[in-house]
Parts: sequence; structure tokens; C-alpha cells
Amino acid sequence: EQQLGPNLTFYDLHPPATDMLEEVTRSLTAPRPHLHPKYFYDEAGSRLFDAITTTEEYYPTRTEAALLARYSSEIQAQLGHANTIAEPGAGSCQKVRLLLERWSPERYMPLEISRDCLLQSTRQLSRDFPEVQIDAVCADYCQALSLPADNLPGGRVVFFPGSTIGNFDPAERSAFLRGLHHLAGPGGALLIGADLQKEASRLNAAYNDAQGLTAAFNLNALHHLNNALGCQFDVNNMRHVAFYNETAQRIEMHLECLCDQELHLGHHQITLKGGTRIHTENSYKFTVEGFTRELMDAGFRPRGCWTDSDDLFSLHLAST
Ligand code: AVI
Repeated sequence: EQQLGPNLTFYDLHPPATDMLEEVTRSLTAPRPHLHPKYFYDEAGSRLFDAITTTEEYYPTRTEAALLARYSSEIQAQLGHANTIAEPGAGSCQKVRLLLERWSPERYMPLEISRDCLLQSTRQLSRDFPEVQIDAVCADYCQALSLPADNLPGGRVVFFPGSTIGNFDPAERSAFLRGLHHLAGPGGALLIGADLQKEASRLNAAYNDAQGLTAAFNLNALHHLNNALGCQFDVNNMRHVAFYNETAQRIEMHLECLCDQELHLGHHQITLKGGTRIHTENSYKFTVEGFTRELMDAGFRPRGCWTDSDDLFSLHLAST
């Protein structure tokens, strides 16, 4: 525990370093080659993601922001007094600013695996919100979710925006929602964003923007692996593929090899044949009823749901 400013405390839970080489080797040599979406987010990837959120086609971020701006007081009324806002995977801590302004909580607890990102964003935040105590926790998701749930009066509001929940597969998702229930603690609540099912054309456009930012974001995972592991992906001969899988109700992103790719993974050399697809992300899309059911299955009591007039995106409030 380190005091970094009058209202900024830093807690380092020392997230365990994963063996990236081992993990990537295993997933690229699997019968269906895949990569975990976390590999999108090196520095360049995080910048590309921010750029995606400003494109015309990618509606989730701005639609959710508009919902938060429009309904923040209604949500607060449902909540009672929100003493603490906890945010797993807080990243740049941008989205929470509106809630800090409007709800004036006593404490904000961002949980983030990237130490640099956490330090940078909370230093600025603590200056902008001198009246909010910021407890910055460097931890990975799993550690974060098993933190001791102290009984703060009025409970804790867990904020999980962006429909990041859609990037978890169904089994992981239900375990993760249970983890969020634990993190919120007794008398706590969850405010979570979930992207909604809609016409395939709209979804396909959102993941195939005309500027090619989503393609660059997907391909950047390979630059990341080249830089970190020296894999020698020939990125110019890989192609971004994204489509809505209606049966599974999810966007799938893949990277397709346009020719054979000879990869160096530590002491091993592997070949991915031309035409092979590496599955890099799923982004599940929900119905209000379906997502409400998932919240209930994780032990939450639904308190409210807000959607935009085009039913693009939903914000759900649930109590523990
Ligand atoms: C972070 N996550 C919610 C984004 C999504 O839409 O699933 C990641 C993303 N992938 C492509 N574009 C954006």
C-alpha cells in the first residue's frame, strides 16, 4: 500500500505474470487456432480501440455514454447512496468521470492489470476529483473478484461498462458475473452495459469500419506477438475477418493466413497453412430478457434497465 497523493492510495496485488510464450504456443497449435483477446491491448492496440469508439459505425460506446448521461440521476435514485464505485478493468478511467461528477461517491476503486495505465489515469483523476478517495488496485480480473468484500455502509457499486461482458464465452461469463456479485458485496449493486442483438448489417458494419481501424486493431495482435515473442508473423499476408454469427448471437473476429506462415515460438517452429483462420474474439450480443436472466442466475436482483430509442444498447442495474 502506497500513498501517492492526498486522495490517492495504490495497492499492488502483484498480478501473476502469465507465461505468454507457453499460452500463445498452445493456442496457435490447437486444432482450432485461436488467440485470447487480451493480446489486442498493448499500447498501440489500446490507442486503436479508442479510435474505433469514435467511428461512425461503432455505436456501442457513444450510445452507452448517452444512456449514462441521460439516466444517471434515475439510476442513482434506484441505488440509494453510492459510497464506493468499483470498476474492474478500469483502463483509462474515462467513463466513470460522469458518475464521479454526478454521484459524488466517497471512494472510487479502479482495478486494472496494467500498472502503468492505472498509475497514469488515477494520478490525473485524483487531481480532477480531490474530494473522492481513489483506491487504485493493480490486479488481474480473478484476483480482483476474490478481494475480501468489506461491508461498506450503503454497499459498493460495481461498474462494468462497454459490453466487455460480451467478450466472455457463456461459461466464463456466468462465473465472472458471480465474481462481480461477490465484489459488490452485501448491499451492493452492479451497473453493467450489454450490447443488444440487431440486424446483422449494422453489427457487421460496426466490426468492419470503412477506415479499417477494426482491421488494424485485429492485426495489431500479431504485431504485439512479433514484438513480445519474436514470432515473425508476416502481418501483410494476414487478413482481418469479422462477421455476425446469427446462431451463436455473436460477432466473431478472425485473422486469416493469406499464405503459409512460418512462426517462431521459442525453440519451436510451426507452420500455419494458407487459409487457416485464427479466432481472436467473440463479442456476444444480448436481449434485455436474456441478459436479465443471466444476472438473476448469478444471484443478482434486477433493479432497472435503460435502452436507447433504437434499442442498440442496454444498461442494467441489479442489486446483490
Ligand atoms: C471491448 N469490447 C467490448 C469490444 C467489442 O465490441 O467487443 C472490442 C472490439 N472488438 C472489435 N471492436 C471492438
